[in-house]
Amino acid sequence: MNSSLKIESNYNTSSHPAKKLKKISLDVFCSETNRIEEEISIKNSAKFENWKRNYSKFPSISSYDSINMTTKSENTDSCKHESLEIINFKWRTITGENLKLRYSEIFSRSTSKYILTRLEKEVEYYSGDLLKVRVFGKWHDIPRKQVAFGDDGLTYKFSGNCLPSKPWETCSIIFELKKCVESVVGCSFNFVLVNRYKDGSDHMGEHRDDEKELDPQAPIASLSFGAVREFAFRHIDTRGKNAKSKIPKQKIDLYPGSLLLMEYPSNKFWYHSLPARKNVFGVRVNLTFRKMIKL
Ligand SMILES: O=C(O)CCC(=O)C(=O)O
Repeated sequence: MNSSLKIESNYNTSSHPAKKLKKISLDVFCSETNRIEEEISIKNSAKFENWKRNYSKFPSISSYDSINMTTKSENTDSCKHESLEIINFKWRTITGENLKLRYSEIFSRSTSKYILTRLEKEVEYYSGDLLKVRVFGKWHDIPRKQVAFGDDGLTYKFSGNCLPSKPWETCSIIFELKKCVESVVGCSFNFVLVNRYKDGSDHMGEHRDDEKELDPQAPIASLSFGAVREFAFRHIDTRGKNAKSKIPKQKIDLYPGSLLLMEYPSNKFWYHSLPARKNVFGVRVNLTFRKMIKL
């Protein structure tokens, strides 16, 4: 597996009539063969037509030999970078009773800042009933914003709600990050849940990602940007008054640009949460890439 990969700009903008446009080509794949296979599968899908329509507003891009994405080259923070470069990294492994985690910072701080700026600009979150959960028969607003992207027809069911997924091609930064994460992890994901925490008062309660639609053997890849937040794990046997065991909790600070892999069977035995923190003032966006099975 190559741990130093790039989504790089390979378009000769000087010969392009619209010189202010730069093309980002998704050449993040480990080998040329992989890249070609991916291009073919995307070209063959109906989604590719949608994709073309979406980007046809940019002039003179007539040939779609690869997945071309354009960004305006303005003097804004979000446009200074032309690549989502994955740095050389080493996994830190965290293990316990049926707990298997891998953690690493895969983007530099400056790339992470650029990605957060783009996420803030490009991602449109759900509102209304899609941001509610049912607890003991009562509906409550969730303490954060949420949206999901995924393959056709995939939904995420949790706490009485059913979150539909938007198509990947409706948000370039999400699709670019999916490619980065897949190249690092070495497997494909068909769904991502995006959570936005405006500050430390937004949080996520204790739960297991053990829904029946999730492929239990596939890792969940959790990518974080923005404020550093503590992520906590608690073993199933240590919960409640009649806890059977005293297995210690595990906590890990999730830094911007970090990727946390929750591997099988962690989610069967461990609950996780993102507790509220009064002393955190910044925005945080987290993306959990998942593999769902169509039931
Ligand atoms: O924001 C986080 O790091 C937590 C996300 C999470 O637990 C989930 O999506 O299931």
